[in-house]
Amino acid sequence: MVYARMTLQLSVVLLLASVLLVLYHFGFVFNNDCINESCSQFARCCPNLVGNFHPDLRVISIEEMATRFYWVREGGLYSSTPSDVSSGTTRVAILIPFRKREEHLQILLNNLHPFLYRQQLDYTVYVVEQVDEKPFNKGKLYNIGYKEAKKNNHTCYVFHDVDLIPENDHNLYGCVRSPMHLSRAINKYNYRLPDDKLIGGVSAWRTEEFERVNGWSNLFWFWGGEDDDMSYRIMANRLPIYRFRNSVARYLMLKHSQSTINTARKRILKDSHIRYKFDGLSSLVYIPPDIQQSPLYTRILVKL
Ligand code: UDH
Ligand code: MN
Repeated sequence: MVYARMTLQLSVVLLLASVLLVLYHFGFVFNNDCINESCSQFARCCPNLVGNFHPDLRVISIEEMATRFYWVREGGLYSSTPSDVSSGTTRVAILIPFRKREEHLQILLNNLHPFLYRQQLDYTVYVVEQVDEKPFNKGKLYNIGYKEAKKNNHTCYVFHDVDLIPENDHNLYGCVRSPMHLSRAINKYNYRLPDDKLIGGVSAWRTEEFERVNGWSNLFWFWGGEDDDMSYRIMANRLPIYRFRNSVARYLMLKHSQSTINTARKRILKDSHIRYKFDGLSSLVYIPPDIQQSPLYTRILVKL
């Protein structure tokens, strides 16, 4: 009798454990982490992946990289499949906000092109460069980059600081979920996420969610605030933030000095949860940018 009850209890425990294991596998537990949904799940891109790698921190000339990265076409694009919008292939746009950080850009490109190639994604790298002398406005650059890139029918948008170098190629840049915070573990923060709400650094979005939050705010000039504002947009729309596990979503941050801080940011952040409805993609007005095809990226030259 006792033996039978113990067997029953054991079976229940085993059953529960297997249910949990299945949920865990598909990333439905542990704070929306897509625990096993990283690139290693996708057999198609597996053979080339190496997992953890040491980023190459040398500053290599664009010309040399262009010869080395034979798969990259003019404008910084690569297509693993015959380009056909109707085929359902994810078409990734990498958007890098940029001004006067040439060395960082060279280091990022030197690591990012091989990384994306190993993931066998269809991608284009866009550098959204602010070419005026006004204060930097990352949110607005991102919105402009998004609108311009969208003309090329991308289905996935990765917003990417120029100074964050990925360290593990299982960190899939393919919008398997959206929104996805890809830069969860950065060396500067001892490879730990300082705050669950964070979305800054590197994030991946499908069109639907990005448009639902009305893109980024256009109102944050100088450094800081736009990423916190985005966290509030996400919360106001009751969207989860997905992340791969710590050991996968790893980045090295290149060193730079602190840019001029936006002292008004806390005040502007007070009404983010309401303001998002009319400040963002819907209110974006901009001078048509000059667009140039470089060997390793498409340059979007913006005057704000
Ligand atoms: N950016 C530029 N040029 C600029 C300012 C910003 O290209 O003049 C872009 C670039 O892509 C950068 C991103 O905007 O990665 C974010 O700006 P940031 O790197 O200045 O911001 P971050 O949050 O700064 O990384 C944190 C301050 C770290 C100071 C460390 C001092 N020890
Ligand atoms: Mn930085």
